[in-house]
Amino acid sequence: MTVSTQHQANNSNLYAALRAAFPADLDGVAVETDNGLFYSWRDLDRASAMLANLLVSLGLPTGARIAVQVEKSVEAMLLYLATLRAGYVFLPLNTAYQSAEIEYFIGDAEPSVVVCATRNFGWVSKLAFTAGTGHVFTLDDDRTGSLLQRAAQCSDQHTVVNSRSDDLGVIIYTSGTTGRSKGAMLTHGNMLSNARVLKDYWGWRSAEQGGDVLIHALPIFHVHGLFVAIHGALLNGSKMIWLSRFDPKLALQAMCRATVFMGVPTLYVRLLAEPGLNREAIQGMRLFISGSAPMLIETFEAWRQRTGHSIVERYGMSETVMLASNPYFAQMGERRGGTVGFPLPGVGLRVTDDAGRVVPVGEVGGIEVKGPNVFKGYWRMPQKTAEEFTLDGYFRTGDVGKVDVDGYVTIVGRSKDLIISGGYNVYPAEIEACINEIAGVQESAVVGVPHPDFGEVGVAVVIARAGAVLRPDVLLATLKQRLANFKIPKHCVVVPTLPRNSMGKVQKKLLRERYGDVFAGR
Ligand code: MCA
Ligand code: AMP
Repeated sequence: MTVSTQHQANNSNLYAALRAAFPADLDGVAVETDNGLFYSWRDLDRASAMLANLLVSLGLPTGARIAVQVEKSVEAMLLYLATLRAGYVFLPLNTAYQSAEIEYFIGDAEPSVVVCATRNFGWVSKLAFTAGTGHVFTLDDDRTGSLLQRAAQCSDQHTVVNSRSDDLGVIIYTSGTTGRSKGAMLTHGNMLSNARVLKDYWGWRSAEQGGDVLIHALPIFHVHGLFVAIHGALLNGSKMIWLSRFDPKLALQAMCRATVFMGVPTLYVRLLAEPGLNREAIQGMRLFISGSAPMLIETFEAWRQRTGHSIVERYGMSETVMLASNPYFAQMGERRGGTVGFPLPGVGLRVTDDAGRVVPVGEVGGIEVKGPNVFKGYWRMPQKTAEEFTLDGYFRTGDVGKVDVDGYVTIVGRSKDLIISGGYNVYPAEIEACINEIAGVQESAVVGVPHPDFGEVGVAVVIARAGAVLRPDVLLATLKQRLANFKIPKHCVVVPTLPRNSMGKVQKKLLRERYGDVFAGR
């Protein structure tokens, strides 16, 4: 072993591990896109090296954040890989975020570099430069923008930075039930350990076993699309069929050439609506993964009937990456719909009561977890971080669940006031605060109700100030200017009073019951 390869062998940098798993034939296809482009493994390595060299040339401080709000593209993924290999911290941002949301993230994270779409450059650069960001680049989904122009002038040779396992690799912002959004700090070790566990647990197939091909249909600014999908494929040297956005017809077409698909339940609901979905159309597929939101047992059963496959439902969080999964291998047990399977190897998972005592098997309580996958803490929020961990180091997920005698984990609800809509988290407190700022609004309550496509969506119940006249459509249109579109309640009513308990607290349970069937049958 040469000195430099020895150096890389001790390297805990996530990119070094992914790179080591690339196939020997670097000219093979690593990514095939829905607009007819092919990227080889060599392309991934060289292009990420050029982007890494661009970042290095900027003379950024150690731990510099690279905030990125761009449409999904292979180049956006390359920027992620470049950030990892250069040892900086990637900060992905949902493309739906509006200026007030972006202003908060940039102000809080103080990124050294911001990358945005050309059409947003005006307002994003203004926010970024005001917050002290030194560099703002553009990147569009058609391989244009100043980032790539600048990177084109950089060398395609770059030595991956030597990182320690607990060095920060990514910050993912998650909203909160109260107050400000929190940046979950994930280390190279968190992500790599989880990717390695999933590689074995889901039986990713080596080239000798026929290999795997992943259909990548999810956005890449969250854990599911960015980590579970991308790390999974790269760590196995597997090709990705890259869909720039989820389209059920395109996804179905790709299934005759692929083996693995990952989606949130909405994607499965939409695929089930495709008449062409049948056993023949998905013949080569071996693994369907679902997560990010609860999958209805009806969807699980309908999928099994139509395709003969039992979806592997798994459970994760931004703070913990993946925590639990139904088994892939039959000898470990059946895949049970309505459950999220077993805690992953290395993950300690327990269910506790309000006093922090572990509850007996089968009883419901708060889910707490521990393991190499659990994040380092919230960015610049030591107090908040401390509050979310128990004295013996377990992270409180805010999910409510139980573990049965066979060890299967079921999530039965959430202690956090959260709506999960089409796999995106929506915190009612944030929406209510925004509604309450609108002229003429006295008070509001936002609750989640069942929805046939998105699983769950928000309904806003609003009280007008004395003398004010509020129109639901105008309220929603006003909200749309201030919040990401997926956060906008899908239904709004103006009412004279809200139901309250004896303490004066709004009874959201009653509101959920009252408006629970607003979308029934739609
Ligand atoms: C779009 N819309 C939505 C959502 N998506 N409304 C509620 N919830 C949503 N998720 C609305 C838009 O506001 C818009 O409304 C209209 O639908 C059309 O928007 P469009 O973008 O065209 O929608 P789409 O392309 O059909 O998107 C639906 C989608 C997408 C494909 C289901 O939401 C999606 O990709 N979801 C996956 C999210 C994900 O990857 N989550 C993982 C998080 P209007 O026209 O009125 O403006 S990671 C995580 O949760 C943890 C860690 C884990 O365990 O994985
Ligand atoms: P996020 O904040 O985006 O990381 O979302 C994490 C939350 O998504 C978890 O705390 C759960 O409430 C939820 N979640 C993820 N996977 C599942 C699943 N398979 N079933 C139910 N809820 C899930």
